Amino acid sequence: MGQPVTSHQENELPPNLVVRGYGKYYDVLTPRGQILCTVRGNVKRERRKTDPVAVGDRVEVTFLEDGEGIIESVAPRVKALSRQARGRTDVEHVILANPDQLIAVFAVAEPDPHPRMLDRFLLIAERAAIDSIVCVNKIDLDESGKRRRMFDRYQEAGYPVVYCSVESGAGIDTLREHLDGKISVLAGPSGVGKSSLLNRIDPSLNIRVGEISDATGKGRHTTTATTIVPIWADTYIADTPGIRQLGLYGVELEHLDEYFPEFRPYLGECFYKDCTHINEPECAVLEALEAGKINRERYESYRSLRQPEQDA
Ligand SMILES: Nc1nc2c(ncn2[C@@H]2O[C@H](COP(=O)(O)OP(=O)(O)OP(=O)(O)O)[C@@H](O)[C@H]2O)c(=O)[nH]1
Ligand SMILES: [Mg+2]
Ligand SMILES: [Zn+2]
Repeated sequence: MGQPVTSHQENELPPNLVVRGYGKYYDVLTPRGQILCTVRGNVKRERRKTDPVAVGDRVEVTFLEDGEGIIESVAPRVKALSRQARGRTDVEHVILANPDQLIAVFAVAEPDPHPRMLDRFLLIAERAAIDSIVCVNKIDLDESGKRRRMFDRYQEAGYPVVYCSVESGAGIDTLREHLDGKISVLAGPSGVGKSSLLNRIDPSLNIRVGEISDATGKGRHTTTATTIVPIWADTYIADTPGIRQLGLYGVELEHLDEYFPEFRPYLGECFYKDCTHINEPECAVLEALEAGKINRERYESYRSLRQPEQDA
């Protein structure tokens, strides 16, 4: 049988990185190369409220003689970009474990952007203390420059916004600079060009992208599994399948206001300590909204999340 690898120091993350999952199997990048692993049964039994093993996890591996391996344990996640498991409010589905940043990718058109969904992506990242960048792709489809104005509000809220086009190459160098030295997760709806961006950044990757005719169609998901690819030294990108609905996991309504960075200067300034910023008098957030310091669409997004029953 194989031998456990104990080459790393105490306190240091194990060097083996889960880069892709296929049901029972995982691809794990190790100092000896990439190997296919199964998971020891106790790992699953001990972790019921989350994905026992997620892409991005650092794991201890036993190397078997046939070239495959067994994941023996998973290092505690430093952070995770997570959504709610479908239909199960108390179960976490990890989009990526231990990312340094989220690149939230949307297109100016084909498909039309849904700002409320972008707000949700940014929210789950804020809650997990993960930095975000907004990547607005397909600007070649926005000759007048009008469509991209919809994303001004994110810049105003303090997020870096990168406008780019896989088609023309615009903005790709800026995106590269943001990626350097980090583990980034590309996430967003299907068809916005996440995989195309990766191919543009590193043409040798040759990742499958959607057909042109699918670009406007709903429901075609070209990327089917989250995959981490090493891009250059210390730089990794996770390509993820398009997300149609983003169930918020672990977001407590009382803390919602903290996850809108443009609200933060006003929190604690309201008359009521537990102000919900919906209809209270002397609310600093509402005052900032009226003064034009907070974008109204972003505020409406907050309101509809804070009072879900009102919109039902
Ligand atoms: N016009 C234009 N089309 C683009 C651009 N980037 C990507 N596309 C097209 O958009 C379609 C979808 O691209 P993908 O890269 O497969 O999109 P994705 O976000 O990875 O989609 P999923 O894997 O389903 O989540 C393809 O037909 C691409 O050629 C762009 O900058 N401009
Ligand atoms: Mg894709
Ligand atoms: Zn308030």
